[in-house]
Amino acid sequence: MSIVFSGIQPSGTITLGNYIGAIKQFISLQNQHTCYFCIVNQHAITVPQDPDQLRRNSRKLAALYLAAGLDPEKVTLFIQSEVPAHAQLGWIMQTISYVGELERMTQFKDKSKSQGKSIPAGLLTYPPLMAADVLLYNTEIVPVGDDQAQHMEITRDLAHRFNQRFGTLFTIPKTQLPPTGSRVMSLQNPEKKMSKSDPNQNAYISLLDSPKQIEKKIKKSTTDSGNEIRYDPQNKKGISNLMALYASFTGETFDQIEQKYLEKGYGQFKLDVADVLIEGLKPLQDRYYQLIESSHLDQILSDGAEKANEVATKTLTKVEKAIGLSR
Ligand code: AQP
Repeated sequence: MSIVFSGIQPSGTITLGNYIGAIKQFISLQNQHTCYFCIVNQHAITVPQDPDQLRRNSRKLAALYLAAGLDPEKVTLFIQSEVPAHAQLGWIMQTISYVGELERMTQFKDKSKSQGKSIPAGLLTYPPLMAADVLLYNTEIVPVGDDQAQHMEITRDLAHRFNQRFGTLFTIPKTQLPPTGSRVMSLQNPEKKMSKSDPNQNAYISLLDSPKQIEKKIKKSTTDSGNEIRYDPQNKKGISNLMALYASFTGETFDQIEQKYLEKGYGQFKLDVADVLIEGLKPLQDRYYQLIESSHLDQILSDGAEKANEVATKTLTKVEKAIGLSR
């Protein structure tokens, strides 16, 4: 049994990318491991958020975690800002981070482009806060999508750096990527990853999209000019991305999909991808609409914060003592 930690930002309604890259892994891990899953609202505010929307999105994300199959009896589910040790250890990890290494992060470079001249400092210091999230729980496994692999490398570097300077205190966590779908691509630009905060809503499918929206977005998705259903992520990025979605929801291999669609073109395949997604998301959406109205959700989050606080405070106290932040 290992300790598992991961988080998702409530920066929009989660997409098929977040679901396939992260949540599906969480669900299979919960049965064998001690799991902490977090709604990382302090990460979300590294770019401007509307306060009411952020509150709604945080609750929505909690309901989606549960609707997707996380069992609150098995996992600790909580909101990051309700466990103050995250921000406290985040500050300490900032003090051992170098500006140069933070500036090299792809996410910082990508996200700062859209912020004009006033780039929030929090965008730069996102990785030390993520390192704190992970390290507070003596985490051994961090299931994430491929876009977070670089942040996990810096988490491991910071943990090593701390252990060398102040004595071995942190467990060095491992990154776990999903077998397929580690990088689900945008439906409009298959060179770019699918993101919940993409201003173009046709670029992503959110877990709460209606059947009509799903069908429309898949039909409009960008594909190459050919007509052959073949998995070739170098030359046929759009169709390969749709195949990855299809595979992830049906469990079929790329070979099986290619055989099935030998004589059929993109039009038929797109309709079938939409059907598979609509059917696959329906039970999750039904559970979500029951959960979002219930006060049970708030109780789960309060219990989760209490449990997380207990573990996180213990680690923070050890860290503060090790670095001299104590009397
Ligand atoms: N396109 C993706 N394919 C596979 N996995 C993905 N993840 C995100 N996008 C994809 C994984 O989802 C988890 C939660 O991500 P996050 O909310 O912490 O931040 P993110 O990686 O920046 O995700 P988004 O959707 O792109 O959010 P915004 O638009 O707010 O930046 C992570 O495990 C991530 O790897």
